[in-house]
Amino acid sequence: MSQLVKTDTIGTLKDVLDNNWRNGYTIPSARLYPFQWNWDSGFIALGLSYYAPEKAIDEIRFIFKGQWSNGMLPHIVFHEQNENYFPGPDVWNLHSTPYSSKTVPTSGITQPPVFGFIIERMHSIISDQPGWMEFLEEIYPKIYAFHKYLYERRDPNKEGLVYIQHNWESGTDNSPMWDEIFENMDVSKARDVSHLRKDNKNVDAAERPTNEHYKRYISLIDTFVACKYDDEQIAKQSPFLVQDVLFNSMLIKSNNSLIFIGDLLKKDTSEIKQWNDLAIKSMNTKLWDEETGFYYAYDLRNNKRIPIKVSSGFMPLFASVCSEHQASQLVNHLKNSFAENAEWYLCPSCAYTEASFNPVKYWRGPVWINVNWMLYHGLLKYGYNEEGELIKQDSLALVDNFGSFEYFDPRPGIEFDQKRGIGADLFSWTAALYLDFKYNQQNF
Ligand code: 9WN
Repeated sequence: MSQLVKTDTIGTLKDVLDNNWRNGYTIPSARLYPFQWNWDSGFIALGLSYYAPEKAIDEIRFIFKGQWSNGMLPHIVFHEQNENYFPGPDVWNLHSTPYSSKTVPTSGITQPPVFGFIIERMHSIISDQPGWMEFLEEIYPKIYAFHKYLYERRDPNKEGLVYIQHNWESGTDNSPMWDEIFENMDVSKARDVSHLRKDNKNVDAAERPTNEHYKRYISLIDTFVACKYDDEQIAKQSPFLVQDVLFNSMLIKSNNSLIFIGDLLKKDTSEIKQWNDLAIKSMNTKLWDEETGFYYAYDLRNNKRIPIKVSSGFMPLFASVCSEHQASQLVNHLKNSFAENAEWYLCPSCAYTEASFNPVKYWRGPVWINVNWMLYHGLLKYGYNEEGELIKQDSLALVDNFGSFEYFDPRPGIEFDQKRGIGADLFSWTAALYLDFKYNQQNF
């Protein structure tokens, strides 16, 4: 692995964040994503906290402008018009629901719930910022409302595991986990949207999902609109209902942080503790497979596990829900199933042992810095300092050598002047989390 540092990385990364700043919020990347995205804005706010705390607070206020009256926090907020992304606001047809934000147009689905733990981490950095406690008072009930929505509307069997309705809610959007559901989906009446796509024209199409998959993504949205975004109807009609490991791990981690913040604000947090008691139990029974020693998503529509090894399976470490035994099984997989040898960069988003592994395609193999950041903290929590340090050093080396890309080819033998950085360039959360890796040694 080359450790050559091409530029003043920190200065360059602050430029990435500053250039992506749009009067109150940050876009993930001008090339591919010209609006404000939900979990991106959490990671970005954390990075901004180190040098622009007022912007960090604005970033969070702006994403919550899009929150629906039922508590749902949309995955995209369209603060301004821009023709360079599909699907834009019109596809979501929000006139069909009474819940949508009256302030700003949004999408109609959510993303992994990061704001609890992001706010806790920000608290450790900028709690002396004027107005910080007032900000906590303002944001706490909004995050709580989002979690309450998830447990009340997305957990029909009351198992403590919420389901996602769309692959775009997983954050790991093109994961091979969704392939079988998409293969079996009836798309005889679905519309072809290939000509509307912008993403595969703005970066190499080989790094992005197929047109067949996009047809299914939009067909799901059309189902939500037909159901008027009523979750009960969606649960009855939609082919995509999945209890995802990463999503539920983030929720548990954020619940813990809400308890921490709630205690500071002298709130009653007993309901959140109950959510977590059940969630942790179910995570370790329904989503854990003792035979292979790994966590897998569960397809609630077809009542079966999705036995594909992807990096989301490590996220229970970050949520601190594993036993020592489970943690050691996971570390075993990290070393043996995810990288072919020690020359590879960790952590590929899909195990190289899976037939669907693809080192350059979005969420099917490349390394993502946000997953690495969560994995790093999870490993340290369980005493795997050496492995955690490796993840951190690989993350820093990838950005130092190749730039602030959306994702990176994990295989060895690619020099710094060749193409290892893939997807969008000048990507915000990569820049933001590099800053956290560098500036904050505290494990959490
Ligand atoms: C759909 C913005 C988002 C990330 C997701 C990532 C990608 C969008 C897309 O970009 O998804 O939401 O158009 O592919 O998969 O995790 O939040 O960076």
